Formats: sequence, structure tokens, C-alpha cells
Amino acid sequence: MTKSETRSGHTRCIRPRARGSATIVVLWSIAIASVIVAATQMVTWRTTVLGRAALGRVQARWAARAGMERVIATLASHTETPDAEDPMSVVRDLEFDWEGSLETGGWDIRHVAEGEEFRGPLDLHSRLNINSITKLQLLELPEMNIDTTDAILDWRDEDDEVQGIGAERSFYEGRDLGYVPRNGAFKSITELELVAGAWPEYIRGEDWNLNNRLDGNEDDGESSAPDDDFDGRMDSGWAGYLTARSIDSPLGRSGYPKINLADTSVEELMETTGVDEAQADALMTYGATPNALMGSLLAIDLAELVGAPAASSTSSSRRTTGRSSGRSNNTEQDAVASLSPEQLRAVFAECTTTSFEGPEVVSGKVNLNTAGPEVLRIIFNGDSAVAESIMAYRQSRAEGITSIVDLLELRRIDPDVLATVADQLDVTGWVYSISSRGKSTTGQEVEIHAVLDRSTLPVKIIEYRED
Ligand SMILES: [Ca+2]
Ligand SMILES: [Ca+2]
Ligand SMILES: [Ca+2]
Ligand SMILES: [Ca+2]
Repeated sequence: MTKSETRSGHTRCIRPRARGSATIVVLWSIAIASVIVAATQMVTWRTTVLGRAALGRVQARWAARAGMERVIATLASHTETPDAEDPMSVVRDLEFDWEGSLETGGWDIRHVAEGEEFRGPLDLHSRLNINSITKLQLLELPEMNIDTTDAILDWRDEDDEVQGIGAERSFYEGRDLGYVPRNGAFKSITELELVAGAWPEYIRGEDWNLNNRLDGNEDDGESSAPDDDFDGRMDSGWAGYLTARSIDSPLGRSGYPKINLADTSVEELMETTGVDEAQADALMTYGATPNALMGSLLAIDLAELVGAPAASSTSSSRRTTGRSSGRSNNTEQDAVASLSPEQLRAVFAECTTTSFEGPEVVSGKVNLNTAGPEVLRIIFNGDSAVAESIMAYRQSRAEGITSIVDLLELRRIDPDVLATVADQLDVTGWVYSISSRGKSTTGQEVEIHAVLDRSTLPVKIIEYRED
């Protein structure tokens, strides 16, 4: 008993202590456990949030990508089955693609051109190609001066001879710039920033990231770079009027490759364009002369171009008469009838004097249906009356301008002037710049910027970046 008493007494003495320390251990364990739980919860919560953000970004990215794929499909269908009578149809269809949604997000495609916002992708043929723009046209750009104009021409010409007051290799070497002029075609519009006197402010204007959209930092005055006038309108630099990406297509309005006037047959020309034998022969003779330009056909009579006698007015309007009189009279050079407006349209739609066989891409032309008034003014060497009359004419017809030959109907346009710039003009676009903003249902945003080329099929992505 005593033993047990003592034992129990002993135990009694010890137990409370043991119970106390056990309680402390338990309390500590609980405290530590709750810290661990809290920490784990925090980590889990963070992981979830991060996971959700990552998932949101993926969803936004795919929404943006879906918008781009939609545009690619529209572009491909217009290359495959072009509508020669309605060059504005591609513009309307692309406008229609400007927004769309998936289960997990949606896209928004728009662009600013000459200060105005438009839905859908930007036709890069609404701008002049930096590789074919002339000196007079360059001088029409805002803040442009003659030394920079010459330096731009020096950059792209193949020699090292300084033009006027331009800059060639020796200038760049003398300044230790670490680079010399390309002496070849500009590959991108940002390459222009390497040219002496071509400052980024002149080139980018307010569109600092060159996405053809007015972003927050581009319309907040001095609060962030770049400096802008905070007026809600995107004031473009040279990049708003120029591009290095537009490409001329070897395809005619029919969707088949264009006929090179220097390399065809009388039969092929007659069948494709509806000209008579003597006219076909004259077109081929002209096409074989060095530096033949399509534009000359707009200002100079075909007979005069090849030094042939002109057909009388009665035979000139009758294709069959022209052909038979030509045949009966084979000792002398055949009389050549003037091309009718209809024949001229067909010749411009399906023929070319440009060779598409070399390794270099052919610089793109300006699309008369999408160029803004300022680009049109620059092309016509600063003549704003011509630009306005082209804009008015285009807006009066739903299908737009179907052929450069249409411009001969405009009183304001001098055919001789038109002939000099005609080879820089077209009625359709082949290369498009797209800024597709994807937004997930959770609010994450991803912007895809891409340049798409439909001049041949399949449509090619020639530039791509994500922001
Ligand atoms: Ca040069
Ligand atoms: Ca921008
Ligand atoms: Ca700013
Ligand atoms: Ca502004």
C-alpha cells in the first residue's frame, strides 16, 4: 500500500509536471502546425493565383492567335478567288474579322492610319515603300530635310558615291558608328533609324512601339516616355507613311501569274487582254525596250510608243478591222490602233514589265483603295488637290477604284504626271500588319503583332511578336 501510495504519491508529484510539459508541447505543435498550415495556404494561394494568371495569359494568347488565324483565312480566300470587279471586298471582309470570341476569351483587331482609327488589320500597301519612294516624295514627309533625303537614298543605292549632301560609308566610319550603309533595300522601317539624320522621334512620332495603336504612354503628355501632345490622336512619324514590308505580287487580277510583256506571245496577249494582233505585237515590242514602264501606256498612244503608224479612227475602235487591215498590208509596218479603256484596264490587270524571277522581292505598290489623303499627296509630289479628288472618287463607289486607268477620268489628274507615278500604284494590297489583342475571361491581355503576306499561297507570316 505504502509502496503504491509512495508510488502514487511519487506519480502524483511527477504527473502534473509531465502533463504541463505535454500541454506545452501540444500547444507548440499546434502553433507550429498552424504556422505551417498558414504558410502552406499562402504558398497554395499564391500558386493558384499564379496558375490562374498563367492560365489567363494562355487563354488571352490563344484568343489573339484565333483572331490572327481568322484574318489569315480571309486573306487566303481573296488570293485564291480574287474579285477583280470589287477590290474593296477584301477590305470589307477584313473589317468584319475585327472582333470575335471563344469560350475562354475574345480578340480585338484595329489600327490607326493617318490619325484615324479603323477596325481590322492595316493594309501595308496604304503606305509608300521606302525602297521605291523617290527623292521628291521623301521631301514631302514632315520634318524631312534634303540631307536626310540624300542619306536615305545613299543607304539603299548600291554604290559608295555620295548623292548631293547625303552620307555614305566614309561618313559612318568617320563617326565610329560601328556600322556602314547597307547599299541595298531596307529590310524594316526601324533600319531607317540607322541613317544619318533620321532620328527615332521623326520615324516613330507618337507610335513609340510601332504597333499602329495609340497606347496609354503615347497619349499622356510628359508623364511617361515618349513625349506626346496628349490630344487623343496618334500623330504619326515617317513610319505612318512608309513601310519596308509591302511586296508586289506576281499574280494578276484573275489570280493567275501576270504576263511579262517582254516574254509572251501574240496569242497569249490577245486571249488574256482582248487586244488585236497589231496591238499585241506593239505591246511586246514596247515591253522588250529597256526600262519600259507600264505607266507610259496611260499617257502615250501605243502606236507612238513603238514608232508605228496609228490606225485610222474607224479601225481603231474595231478590233477585227484592225487585225484584217494589218494582215493585208504586210510589206509596211502594221498600223496600231489605240488601246480602248477596256483593253487598257485588262492590260494593267494582267500584264507587267517587272521581272519577278530574281531573288530579291519586288517592292510593293500603294493601294489606291486604302491609302490615306496624306500618302496620296506625297505620291503626287505634294499635290493635295489630286489626293482629294482620288479620295472623293473612291468614296463615291462601293467597289472602290477597280483600275489605275479609272484615274484618267479625273479632271484634276494630268496623264503625264500619272504616267510617272503609275508604276508605284495598284488597286489591291498583298501585305497586312495585324495587331490582335486577346483578352481572357479573367481579364488577362496579350497582344500579337504580325505581318502577313498573301502575295503567294499559302499566306506567310513574315514578322511575329507578342507583348
Ligand atoms: Ca550607297
Ligand atoms: Ca503604339
Ligand atoms: Ca507620353
Ligand atoms: Ca497626339
